[in-house]
Amino acid sequence: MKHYFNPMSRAVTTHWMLLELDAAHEQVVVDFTNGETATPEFRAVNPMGKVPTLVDGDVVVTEVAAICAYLADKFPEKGLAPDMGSDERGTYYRYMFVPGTTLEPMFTLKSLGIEDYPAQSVGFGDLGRCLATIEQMTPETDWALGDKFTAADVVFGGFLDFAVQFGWLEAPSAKVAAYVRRIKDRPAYRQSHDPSWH
Ligand SMILES: N[C@@H](CCC(=O)N[C@@H](CS)C(=O)NCC(=O)O)C(=O)O
Repeated sequence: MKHYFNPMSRAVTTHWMLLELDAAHEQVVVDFTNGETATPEFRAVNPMGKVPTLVDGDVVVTEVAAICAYLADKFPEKGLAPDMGSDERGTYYRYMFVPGTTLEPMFTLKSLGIEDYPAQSVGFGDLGRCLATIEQMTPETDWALGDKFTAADVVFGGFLDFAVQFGWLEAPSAKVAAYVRRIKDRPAYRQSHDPSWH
């Protein structure tokens, strides 16, 4: 598998996922500060010109959550996704989809200073609803699905980690801060986020 990556990007999350799975991969560093996401070669792989991008044989997977979901299913023996068709799978999907689909667009507008939008029409409602969602979804102890760490924690926990780091989440509650600390304590997280790694 080829993992198109940049150490200063969301691709650290998919790299972390690859390390959680101990999955063999070729790391292809794409320097977006140098136009490398705009080359015809890269755009032919991913027209969005974004990292992370995962290429597995003929399959191209883009988007952090899609890549994490794909990898969790590709290595079922690692137990990073609940069984297909189980009740837990519904909860799992919620954790996988909410960050990129709903929370991130809201924080993007917030960081651009855009506050005037119709809460009933936009997919994320408003800041208050997003913060309440984060608070409700953040586990009190352990992980998103209970005592078993899954890809849901890579996606949701990884997103909260970014949100705290970038000041999107200005005043994380004690529960959110503790969950992010648990995330950061994982060996694979530490390895993938270690600046001396590169
Ligand atoms: N929705 C995408 C976002 C990926 C993204 O925005 N990547 C940024 C770096 S964090 C990027 O590749 N920027 C380079 C560019 O747009 O040229 C995902 O979840 O993977």
